[in-house]
Amino acid sequence: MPEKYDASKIHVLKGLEAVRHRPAMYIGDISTRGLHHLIYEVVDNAVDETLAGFCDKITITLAKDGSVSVQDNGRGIPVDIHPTEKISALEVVLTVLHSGAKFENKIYQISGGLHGVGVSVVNALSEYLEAEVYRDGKIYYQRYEQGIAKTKVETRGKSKQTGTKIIFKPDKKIFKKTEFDFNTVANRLRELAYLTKDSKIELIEEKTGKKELFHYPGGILDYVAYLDQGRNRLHKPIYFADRRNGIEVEVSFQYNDSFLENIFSFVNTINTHEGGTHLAGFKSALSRKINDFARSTQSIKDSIELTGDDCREGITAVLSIKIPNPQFEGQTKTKLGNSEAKGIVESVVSEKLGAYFEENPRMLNLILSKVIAAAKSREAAKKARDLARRRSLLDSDTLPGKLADCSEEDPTRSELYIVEGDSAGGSAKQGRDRRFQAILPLRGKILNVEKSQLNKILANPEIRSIISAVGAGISEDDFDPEKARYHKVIIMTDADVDGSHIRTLLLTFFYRFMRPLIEVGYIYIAQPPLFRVKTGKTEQYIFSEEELESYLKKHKNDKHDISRYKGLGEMNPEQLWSTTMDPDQRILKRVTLEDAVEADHLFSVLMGDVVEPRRKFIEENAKYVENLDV
Ligand code: 28G
Repeated sequence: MPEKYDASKIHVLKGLEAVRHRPAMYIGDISTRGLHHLIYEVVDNAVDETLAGFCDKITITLAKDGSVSVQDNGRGIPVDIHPTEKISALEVVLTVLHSGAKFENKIYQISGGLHGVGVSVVNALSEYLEAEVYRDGKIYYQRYEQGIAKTKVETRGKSKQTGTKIIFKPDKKIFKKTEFDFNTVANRLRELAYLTKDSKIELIEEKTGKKELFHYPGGILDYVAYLDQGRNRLHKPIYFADRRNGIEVEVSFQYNDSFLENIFSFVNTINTHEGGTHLAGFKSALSRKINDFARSTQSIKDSIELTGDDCREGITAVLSIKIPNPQFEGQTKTKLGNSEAKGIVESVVSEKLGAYFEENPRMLNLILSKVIAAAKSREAAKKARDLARRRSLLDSDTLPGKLADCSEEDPTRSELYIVEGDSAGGSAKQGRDRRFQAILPLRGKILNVEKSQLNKILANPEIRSIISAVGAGISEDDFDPEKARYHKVIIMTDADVDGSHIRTLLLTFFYRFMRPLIEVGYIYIAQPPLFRVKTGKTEQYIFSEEELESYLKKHKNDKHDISRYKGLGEMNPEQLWSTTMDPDQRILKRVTLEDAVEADHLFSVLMGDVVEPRRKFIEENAKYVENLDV
């Protein structure tokens, strides 16, 4: 018996060592993204307890000292020592790699972050982790440092509650930055709460006193309404749910008066950005049913064919499935591969949508007229399309006149700066290193891509110059990110409200028309300084309000001359180069797909037709609007 104990202990230590040795293997990376992943990993366990039906409240607190606490009111992780394993379930959860999956093959143990690696990974990567279990009328406690137990499981008083609390502080030896961002955490928790309708998830930030409760009794139906906040919907969202062969399928959708398709798909609460079999099943059922009903109601002449794109013009949908053994594929491992999912989603949606159309002929007519209008305008656009113009647009021989290209021809070493305004464009052209940096100045705001149909979008000069400078086509024409003429496309805008508008707009454009470029990580946001502080003879550039505060604290007794940069145009070319463009000194923020999704939503709220959500958004964010980060 003791032998077995020693062997498993060594095994555990080896496992945790491996995690600390190669953290990126377990959490993706050790940047801010990986850091936030720690929280999601712990929260996922609490969500599993919710899905099992034993927990309805999860509280996440970002503490002042940089630690995070996650508390649930579930059953509490069992703490009794297993007679042969000699180790409690609590210790198994906290120290054994992938322990979640190794427990019984229970159908509901299926939520999970992108990597689903388990809390033991969080433990290994934390300076310390403390667990409290409320169970059997008692409070149990255990402390770990860098994954190694520093105490036994001890009792610490009594409690009538049940539940689990885990406090951890990410290890500075592992992560480049250890500050959590409220909005990043909030966005994931909101998504999780929409996808887990019985949950109440609260986020608290001690430093600022910010608090937000995410609770959506309508689940993904509420999610669809949220996504379309700023748009004019044509009807209330439709919702179906069913379960077949152990796979749970939920779908909700509505049509709005825009021309955009906005479908979000999830597997076990993980956003499947790259889609997969479940999404294919949904699309195929939607097109088939709409075509069936169109034919049988004879509202179209047989000459018009309704394509899948026609059927999805102006749709906003959320598809969420729960499946026991998901297989993720694709470049970012966010594409579902399970072949059985296609048929199951297809049959659930066909059946339910068919019944729905039978019972709601008014809705059927509404949707049919939208889809038929889409088909007609597609045919008209096709006829009218100026092929020559289009070809020249996608041909990189004709570069836009305003582009100041670089001399480097290898895309992996070339950068494109998209710069707001001609004057900043001028400074950037003078300040750049022309060997590998190209500058494309944009005049004013680019077109609102949401409100316009493709041919109009392609006629817009600012959009055309971006497309031909990048040189890889647009989504419609098999966009290939490897054809891009630059592997860094850097958005450089002023640090004011207008600048953040333009940034949102550009991100929305890239999200809609060059999404693969975001997926491969070629889109960046430049971070120009907000302040220049002169202290005696030294000059210092400062990039945020917080940084300014801590700088002034450090140099309390000196006299400062602080100037605030309102725009890029206020810097001369040398300053612009050294603060924002010099690869050795600049800060670039790589745009993630999550950033782009957020920008797309923000954009539809800010620019949409519906006034109320916009007013509310601006009211709620008035204090932050100046530093609006999208
Ligand atoms: C607060 C931060 C994150 C959790 C539970 C509850 C149970 C559990 C967690 O069991 C493995 C497998 C079956 C016993 C299960 C409690 C059954 C009965 C649980 C969390 C051991 C672990 N009672 N709540 N794990 N089981 N919350 N929140 O981690 O045999 S993890």
